[in-house]
Amino acid sequence: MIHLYYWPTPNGHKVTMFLEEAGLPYELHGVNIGKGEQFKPDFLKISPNNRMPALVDDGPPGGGTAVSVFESGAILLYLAEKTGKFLPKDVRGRFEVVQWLFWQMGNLGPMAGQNHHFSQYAPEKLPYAINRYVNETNRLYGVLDKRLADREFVAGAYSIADMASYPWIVPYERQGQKLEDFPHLKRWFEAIKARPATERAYARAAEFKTIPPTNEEARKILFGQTAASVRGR
Ligand SMILES: N[C@@H](CCC(=O)N[C@@H](CS)C(=O)NCC(=O)O)C(=O)O
Repeated sequence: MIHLYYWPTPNGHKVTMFLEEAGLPYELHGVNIGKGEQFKPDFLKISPNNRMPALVDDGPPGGGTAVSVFESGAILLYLAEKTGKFLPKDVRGRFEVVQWLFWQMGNLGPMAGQNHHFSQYAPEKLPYAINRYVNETNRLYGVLDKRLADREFVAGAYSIADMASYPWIVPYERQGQKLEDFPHLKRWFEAIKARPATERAYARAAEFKTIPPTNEEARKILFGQTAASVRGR
């Protein structure tokens, strides 16, 4: 059985999208990040960066003891290797996917995350920070739109590179973006949204009651972190 330590955020959706596409049985374990459950010692053992998602596989390829993986990109790679799905085996096809997966992990995710932070959650509205991240998000949407101009998916057939980026486009309005400005991205977005596995993945989110990051207690937990937070204070 695969155990996914999860909360319904873009990085969590990436993994449920894969699991639903592959038809793998899995159990969701909620990590309520607004309540600080990401700092529980047992969770930190599998996810030392106090972030979800994290995955524990009781039945890893080749058998033996359970394997645990943190970081959503590494989790997608693990699941792709385990199932032989959504990641080509030939070196060229594989690294087309891997480089776009890393692009999402190092660019679209962090920049859109800071965009959400300064546009929606920061108690002060700082125009410099808001403009910086809204513009970077806009640039990255442009990169993806251009890439999708002459292909159906980001890298070959539908892959973990698409699953990594899609959930970060879902909140495009909150990121100050208009999909109409990016016609190829819009076509790709609508196609992935309509996939039955995507619908099933997002439906799982309803099982969890989230606390908005603007809630005073959640804000202290999420945005007041220092090294002391992971040392156990
Ligand atoms: N690079 C990490 C980022 C994960 C991440 O930022 N997760 C957020 C929710 S989307 C989280 O767990 N936040 C808890 C916290 O900030 O303490 C990944 O892709 O897995």
